[in-house]
Amino acid sequence: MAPTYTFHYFGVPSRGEFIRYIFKHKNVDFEEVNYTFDDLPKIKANEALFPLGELPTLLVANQEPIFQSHAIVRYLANEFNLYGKNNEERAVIDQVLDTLKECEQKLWGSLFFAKGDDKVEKQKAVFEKLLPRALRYVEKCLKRNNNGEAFLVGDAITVGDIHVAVLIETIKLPHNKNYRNVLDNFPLIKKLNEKVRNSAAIKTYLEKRGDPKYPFPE
Ligand SMILES: N[C@@H](CCC(=O)N[C@@H](CS)C(=O)NCC(=O)O)C(=O)O
Repeated sequence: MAPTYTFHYFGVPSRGEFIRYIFKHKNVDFEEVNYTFDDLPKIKANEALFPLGELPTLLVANQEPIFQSHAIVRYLANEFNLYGKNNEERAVIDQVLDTLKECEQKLWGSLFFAKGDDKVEKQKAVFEKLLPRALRYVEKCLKRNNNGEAFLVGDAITVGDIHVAVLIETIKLPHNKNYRNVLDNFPLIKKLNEKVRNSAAIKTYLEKRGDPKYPFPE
């Protein structure tokens, strides 16, 4: 029997969306428990389910809870065969996951939690330094694997490819309207993004979900 999955996160995209995409891509049912920021005291008090007082947590059947978003991503990638064919491919996937996670961290910080001049400076650092360098690396991976005709590694989609598409959603948020052309020099990344977004199950999910929404002013 297939295991049951319960995913605990806030009712926003952020760190949770990557994990939702993975389930959707594999057409695996999972239950969602979505919290609001008012639930934080309750979350902090429940150390059994949220060992660091943070979200997300994934519960798989009767196992110990899995926390840390990328531990969840890697767990699911292993379970669902989305983690490359060998150690070498996994090293590339890991490099992409860690690089994009660092970008997202700074992106969310600049978007939602910074204000005024601090926000302008932080966005500039992300969009003019951090992201171009990270995207150059991703473009290079795509180029060297079948000249951009395939995926980051091998000939099948992995969590690395899914992460690229999820990051691009954040980049394209209306909050970043001053940085519309950050992807202009990366044709292979744009192509990969379309491929992931148009893969059958993710396409159906995105059509139903609509644009990602955050409760923060643009
Ligand atoms: N390294 C952790 C970070 C988790 C994290 O910062 N979660 C945020 C939501 S995206 C949270 O729970 N914040 C509430 C708080 O820290 O009080 C992960 O990747 O899962």
